[in-house]
Amino acid sequence: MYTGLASDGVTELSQTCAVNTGCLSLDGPGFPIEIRSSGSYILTSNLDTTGLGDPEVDVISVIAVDVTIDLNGFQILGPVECTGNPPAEPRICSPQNLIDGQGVDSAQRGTTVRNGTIRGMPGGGVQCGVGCRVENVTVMDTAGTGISVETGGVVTNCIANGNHFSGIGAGSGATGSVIQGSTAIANGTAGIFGTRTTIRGNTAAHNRGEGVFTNTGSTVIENSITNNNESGLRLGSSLAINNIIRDNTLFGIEAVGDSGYGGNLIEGNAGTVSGGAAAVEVGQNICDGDTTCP
Ligand SMILES: [Ca+2]
Repeated sequence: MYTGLASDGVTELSQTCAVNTGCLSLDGPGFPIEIRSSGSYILTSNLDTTGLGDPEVDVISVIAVDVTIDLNGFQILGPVECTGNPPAEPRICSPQNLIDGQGVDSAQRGTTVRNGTIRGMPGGGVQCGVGCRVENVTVMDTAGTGISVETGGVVTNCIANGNHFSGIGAGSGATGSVIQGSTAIANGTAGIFGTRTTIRGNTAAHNRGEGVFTNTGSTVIENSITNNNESGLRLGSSLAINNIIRDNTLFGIEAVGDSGYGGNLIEGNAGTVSGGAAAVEVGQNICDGDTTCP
């Protein structure tokens, strides 16, 4: 068990130091907590910006490479509240359309964030740079995207629920990311998005946009994609293997650019597969009980 000793090489972060004195060398009083040295950090309380003035302030700002932040089961909390239940209703958050205000914001390489909950942030939950890991983190009710990673990012065992934009994404400039074993549910746009990203073993359900939205060069494998308000899976020159795609409002698979699909169970969507010659079967699929797809 962690005993709270700085001498064991882990540095504590708390609401008290964040507000009153600053938690670290060169970190002044007030949010954000600015991390300017590589190393391991751990929360010993919730971090809450509600009622502290500027809603666009980040809670933790990482300004060094190779920083690991253990949320230690605590919450990062901001002032945003959201209403509306996707897929039938849009997800409206207030305040909305602010630019900043992330739970953890890092443009540096090698950031890791794990083991806690981030809720109500105006910007989003976690936004991090090249080679970022996000593990066992729940992000809900943010006015942005729940978790955003850059090139080489790995998102594992996370939950993104009820965010205004997407749940989990590797942005359009990102390549070679992995999103795995995670859940994106009832977010305001696509549940999960990626470019040249491996999207494996996730659940994307009840989102207002697509369940999974890919740009060029992604692999979408063994996901459950159900009850989303647009197509279940939008494939932009990508590969879809062994997914269950059910009960989405538009197509099961919407191919945009040359894509392959095989081993998918595509049932109960408004349409099975769109894209014409762009959608190539690379293995047997089942479309509404028929082995002929679309
Ligand atoms: Ca500070």
